[in-house]
Amino acid sequence: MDQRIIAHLDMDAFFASIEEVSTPGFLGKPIVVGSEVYEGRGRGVVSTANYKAREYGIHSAQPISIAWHLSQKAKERGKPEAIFLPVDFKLYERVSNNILKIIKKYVTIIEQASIDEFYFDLSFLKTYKRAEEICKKIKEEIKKEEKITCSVGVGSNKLISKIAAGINKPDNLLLIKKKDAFKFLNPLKIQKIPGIGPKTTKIFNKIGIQTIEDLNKLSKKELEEMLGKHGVGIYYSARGVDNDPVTEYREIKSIGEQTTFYKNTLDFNFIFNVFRELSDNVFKRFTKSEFSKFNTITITIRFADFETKTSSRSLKEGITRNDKKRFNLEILKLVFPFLDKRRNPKKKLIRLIGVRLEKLVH
Ligand code: TTP
Ligand code: MG
Repeated sequence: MDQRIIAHLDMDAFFASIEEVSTPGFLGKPIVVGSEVYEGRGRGVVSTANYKAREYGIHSAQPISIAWHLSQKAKERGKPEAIFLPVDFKLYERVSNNILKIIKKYVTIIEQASIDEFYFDLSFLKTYKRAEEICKKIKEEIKKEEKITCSVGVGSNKLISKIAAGINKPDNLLLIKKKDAFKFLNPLKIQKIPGIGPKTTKIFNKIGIQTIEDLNKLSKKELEEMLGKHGVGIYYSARGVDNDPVTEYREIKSIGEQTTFYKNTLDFNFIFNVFRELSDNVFKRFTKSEFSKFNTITITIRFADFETKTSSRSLKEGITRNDKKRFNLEILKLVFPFLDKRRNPKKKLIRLIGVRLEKLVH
């Protein structure tokens, strides 16, 4: 078989970059997209920050209150305060679709892996040189049309291309030929391997394993004993082995949204209103999707002490676009028990709620 040439494209600071170029006066400013900041008293998290704001130590998943304090500290040092913005999902989805359209002009097999990540198969080009040219064109066109940058990695499989795209962000293009894969992987930190998260990293660090080269000293059997099936996967990943094809069909498993309250509460009215807003949003996304029906509704409740519960309702006949009323009713049925003794006997306050539609049917 001819060698595969696979590219991975990941937008740089996606939500924040879009905001930066969408509003006059924002260009070059530190920007944070996430939940409400309330002058540092907000309780949600940062979705993402542009690279200017990252210089202040602000990053994805960080509590928004900490991001605000970091920005205030920067201000004390004479730097510009960060601009905090809410998430405008619709806008980002629109840009994401435009990016997909641009890639489609050059490539036929594309797999959208998330709102800002795409794999595409360039094997048909035969050489890395030609692959590089096409990737440059795609990068330029995205820059021209959307005014934002991305990073692209190219390698002999999805694993290598994804890792390569993440090196030297932003606005990077890195090609790793198959013969150079080991040299490329060995010095990297083990966390660069998709699937090695903070927990697994800790386990390895404890026994003195920091880099992929260190990891390669463990046998398949040793890794399997340590981590089971996951360990075997890591054994192959660390050697740059990945046969996963680029598949165009991305399986959407659910449509959901969640929100953290400004203040912990058990105020029925307030909670119902927020649930109504969330369900409206989620239902609207469903009506615009390619799905005609869903069979399961799941709600998430996180209490003030962070205990998190989910509750689901499966409906045999399913809910279609015309069943909005029934959908709202079903949500209420799910929510009620959390407001009284049935599922909340200690009357704990609630800090976060979420709504998710599952078992989507085409
Ligand atoms: P990422 O590609 O992980 O991050 P990014 O594009 O902001 O930055 P980078 O340059 O490092 O790629 O995620 C894409 C988008 O997904 C991001 O812009 C916002 C959203 N997101 C969250 O909402 N929460 C998160 O914790 C992360 C990691 C991302
Ligand atoms: Mg990104």
